[in-house]
Amino acid sequence: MKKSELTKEDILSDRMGVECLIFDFDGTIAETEEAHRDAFNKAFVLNKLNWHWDQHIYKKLLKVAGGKERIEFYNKSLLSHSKQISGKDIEEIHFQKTKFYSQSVSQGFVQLRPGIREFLEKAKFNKKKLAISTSTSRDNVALLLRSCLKENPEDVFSFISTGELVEKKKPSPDLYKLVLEEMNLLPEECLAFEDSRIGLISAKRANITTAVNPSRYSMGDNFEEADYFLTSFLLEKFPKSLRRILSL
Ligand code: XBP
Ligand code: MG
Repeated sequence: MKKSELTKEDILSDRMGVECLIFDFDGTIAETEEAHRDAFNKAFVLNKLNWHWDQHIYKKLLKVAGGKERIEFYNKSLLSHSKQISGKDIEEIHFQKTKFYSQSVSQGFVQLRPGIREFLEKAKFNKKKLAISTSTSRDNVALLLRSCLKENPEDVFSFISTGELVEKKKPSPDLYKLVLEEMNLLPEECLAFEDSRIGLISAKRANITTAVNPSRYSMGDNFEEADYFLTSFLLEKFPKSLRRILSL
């Protein structure tokens, strides 16, 4: 029988609980956004642009997923008071931004969120499948995992769904749908972990049960569609109902 012929009830009665945990990356696996923000600002200086994204502006800009898209949005928006730049300039600035960001990850300025390492280890030990769904690039994911987890990404995660693989980033469901497709999973077999509202909407549009643990930039945002709300990645702090469906 094909998986798609099973009803939700068949799957829930299977007692396997959740089969695959899908993690967002920026803000969930690690607090990366200050390093991204700093890298954008350095790239603006290098290009003699008098743009500066302070924390207040950056919180607003995080509603746009993806670095290039964020620069594009700012360029077109009222937030930009200076002359608009070309598409080619945007490519170049984003390329330099990525270099600055890589430097700060390599120098150890970005850390995993507390509890993430232990959570991933325990999930892996208990034979859960693991995946990533992120608007950022495969290179950014690989670099951070190698430097913080000391592991090759593909040894930890069965599939890594990244911005360059889809046409539309979050809040579109495409990144999550790609995980389901590539891993031959039904939404009911998965649980997503997100830190942002656009990430939550993306996972819910793919019909995936979602736990939100806000990051420093998304604290206080509206997460009313979340199935679970977390204040930590330490398993002992998870709601009991979530631990039950995770069987961890
Ligand atoms: C968050 C993002 C990322 C980074 C910038 O991704 O929107 O785009 O801020 O990354 P998620 P790039 O929460 O889905 O992991 O500059 O590499 O695009
Ligand atoms: Mg995120």
